[in-house]
Amino acid sequence: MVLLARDDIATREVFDWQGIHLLHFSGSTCSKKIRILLGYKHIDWVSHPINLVKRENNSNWFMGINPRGLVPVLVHDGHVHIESNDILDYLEQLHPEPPLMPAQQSAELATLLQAEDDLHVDLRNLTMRFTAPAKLMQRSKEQLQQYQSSGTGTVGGEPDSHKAEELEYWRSFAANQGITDSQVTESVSRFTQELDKLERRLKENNFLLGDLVSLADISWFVTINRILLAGYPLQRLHPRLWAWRQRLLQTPAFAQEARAPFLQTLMAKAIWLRDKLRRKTLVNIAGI
Ligand SMILES: N[C@@H](CCC(=O)N[C@@H](CS)C(=O)NCC(=O)O)C(=O)O
Repeated sequence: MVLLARDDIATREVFDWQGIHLLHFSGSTCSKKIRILLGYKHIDWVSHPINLVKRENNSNWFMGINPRGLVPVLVHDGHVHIESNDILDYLEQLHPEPPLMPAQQSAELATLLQAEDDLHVDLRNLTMRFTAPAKLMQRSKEQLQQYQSSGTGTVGGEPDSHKAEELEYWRSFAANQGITDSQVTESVSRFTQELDKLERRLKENNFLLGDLVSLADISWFVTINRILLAGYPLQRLHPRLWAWRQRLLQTPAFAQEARAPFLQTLMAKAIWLRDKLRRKTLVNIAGI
């Protein structure tokens, strides 16, 4: 669980926030996970939208809450939690009904959540390449400087190496003017390997951990929706996962978070059309 220490937090007003507060963005996959859980369990929460397009996540105020500058952030009775899968786990302990953590399967669940989290950079690569123009996503030197210099830079009281990784990602993105074809190929290949494993799980089960919905379904559902938006041929390569997604869509909390915001969908469609003409879609590049 990633619970921030008080000294990690410079925006100290959050210590006074009572109840459940979520700092999130409409189109963010990680934020969607938390909103699905909150909706599924009918938990009351206070919404704090953080507009990632306007880079509100790099403001001094937000960096003072999450030194990594990322959403989602959960504040519960003045305690600040980051990392979406850890937040899911925390909320599950807080509100165990209806259960999303099958008894006796916590180790298996942890493995599934870790596998999803391990693909985060790959998910970001495919998002950046196929759902938005690189020029829009690129960070200027000034923006990176602002990111580097704001926030305490510590998580759990220790200097946080994650921030350096974020900076490195965006510097390399700028140097390559976006995501390269070889990055696409590698990210797609890592996805295909993991999705093959999930596909095997669904041979005898309706959901990833058996016949009941779990946190693993929430986490993978949003990730899979995002790669679909990027043009990943889910139905052709992983038909059981496709059917699993259709089953989850029958639950309102999932259905509500399945779609990307209108502008993001529009941009992804325009990019797909352009790439189709150039034979540069995700399918073309990865050769799948
Ligand atoms: N491992 C983190 C990743 C969080 C993350 O990367 N969030 C994205 C949105 S899904 C974000 O805030 N991006 C803003 C940025 O990169 O500037 C989690 O699971 O919460």
